[in-house]
Amino acid sequence: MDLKAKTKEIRRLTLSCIASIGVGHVGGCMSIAEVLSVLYSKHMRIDPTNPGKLGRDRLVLSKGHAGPALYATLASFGYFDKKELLTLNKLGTSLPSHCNMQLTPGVDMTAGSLGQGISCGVGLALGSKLSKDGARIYVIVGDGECQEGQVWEAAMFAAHKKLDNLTVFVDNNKMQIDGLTKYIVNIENIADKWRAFGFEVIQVNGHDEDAIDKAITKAKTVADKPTCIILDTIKGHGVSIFEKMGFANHSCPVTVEQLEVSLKELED
Ligand SMILES: Cc1ncc(C[n+]2csc(CCOP(=O)(O)OP(=O)(O)O)c2C)c(N)n1
Ligand SMILES: [Mg+2]
Repeated sequence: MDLKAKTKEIRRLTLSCIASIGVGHVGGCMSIAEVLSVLYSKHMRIDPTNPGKLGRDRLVLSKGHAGPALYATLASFGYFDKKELLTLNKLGTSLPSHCNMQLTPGVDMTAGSLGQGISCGVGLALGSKLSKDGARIYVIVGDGECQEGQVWEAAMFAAHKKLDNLTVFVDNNKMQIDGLTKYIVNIENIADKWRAFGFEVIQVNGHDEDAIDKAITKAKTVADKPTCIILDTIKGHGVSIFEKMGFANHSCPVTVEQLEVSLKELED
């Protein structure tokens, strides 16, 4: 399956997953479909038949409220049956709305309290360096999440430890729960900030799979410092009903009718 088809599949499965419970974080799930598609198709050294394999690459979805997008990706890559996606957040499910590494095969870190996932990712990267297992650690943070002080504490430590096996993606969708990031606490210039904290910084269109692929490939060649890839994205991208809502798509209902229309839009 080519990358664009994989991205569409991830969006279809994500929306079906959220629609199964009728409400969820549509916007922030849709904005990371491309990066998940590229990471799992081309870069993660993993084995879906052995999710806990030692020395594997790890993904920490620090913006853990986007769990359904990661679940859709994991199902699409064979970690579990796609039918399980329809159990989201229901009693007894292995798929809670926010990521839980103890419940879901393939989820490498529990997350949901914004700011904390990146610290866990930095710890994983340091652990990998110490054990020399050759793993690469990928972390996805939200732009609103970058308002958390803990993000910068983790960033400073990662650069200090020269963690060149760490790649942090910022999902720069310019929106958070209550509105536009620039009106809540402006994070710009976000590229300069990460650079000042000692990261190699690459900024790309977060809906362009080839650009993301090239950026990750470049990150693997950077020595002695971590890389931050800023993904310029649109919250709700790919599903116009939800994209049009603006920041109201952060967490919103998904009706059967909206699902039907969106699945048509996402057909190959
Ligand atoms: C520490 C903490 N504070 C508040 C929340 C509630 N919350 C969940 S998502 C969100 C907005 C996050 O915005 P952003 O990081 O930009 O995520 P995205 O736009 O990708 O959905 C907030 C405030 C939380 N999960 N954790
Ligand atoms: Mg955001």
